[in-house]
Amino acid sequence: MKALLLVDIQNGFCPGGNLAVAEGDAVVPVANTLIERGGYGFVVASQDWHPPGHGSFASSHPGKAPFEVGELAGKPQMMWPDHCVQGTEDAAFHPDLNVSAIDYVQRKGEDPAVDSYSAFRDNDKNAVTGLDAVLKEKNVTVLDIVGLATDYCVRFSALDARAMLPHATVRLVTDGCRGITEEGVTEALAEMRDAGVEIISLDEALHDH
Ligand code: VGL
Ligand code: ZN
Repeated sequence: MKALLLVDIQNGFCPGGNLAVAEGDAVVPVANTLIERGGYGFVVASQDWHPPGHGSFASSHPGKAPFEVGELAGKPQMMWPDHCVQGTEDAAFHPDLNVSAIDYVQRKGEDPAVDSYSAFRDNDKNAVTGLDAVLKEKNVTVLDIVGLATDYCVRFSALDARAMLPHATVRLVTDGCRGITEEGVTEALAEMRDAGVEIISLDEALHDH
């Protein structure tokens, strides 16, 4: 079946949020259109869900400012502003997202000692979330992906989907994604394309089923 993955469409990544992406809220109507007209049998939403004091927060590293590179578990780690803390408004899905259509929520980033951009596994690739098994069990043959942010969580979710779901076509619907930096987005799109992720428009996603 065909499935849709909504990556981190949360207040924290939209204007007014703690880690706001420019035009982040523009992905919401695209996601809703896909939900309504894309012909998906299964809709998954990932949710960045950090405990207070998470190791990816600059505030957890004395002397570090947000958007500087620091270290987490001995590896380089982007220092983020505190964002998407469990149970806060910042971590809630965008209020206009059609959450009633979501069949399964995959929370991530709960381990304070490692970041998890991907909805499938932690950045160190050790712990898996189990989402790959859920999608395999549903016999997903096409996985379309939209959400935030193109250069971080969308990118690593799409790359892991490509690597972990060998029997599925994985497609990134660009109209439904926004990124943190322009260079990051360019690099991310090239990396995803090279890995075998199809990069498509909303029109293509709608007319191709
Ligand atoms: C994200 C940075 C930190 C994302 C999450 O959803 O792209 N980026 N946490
Ligand atoms: Zn995060």
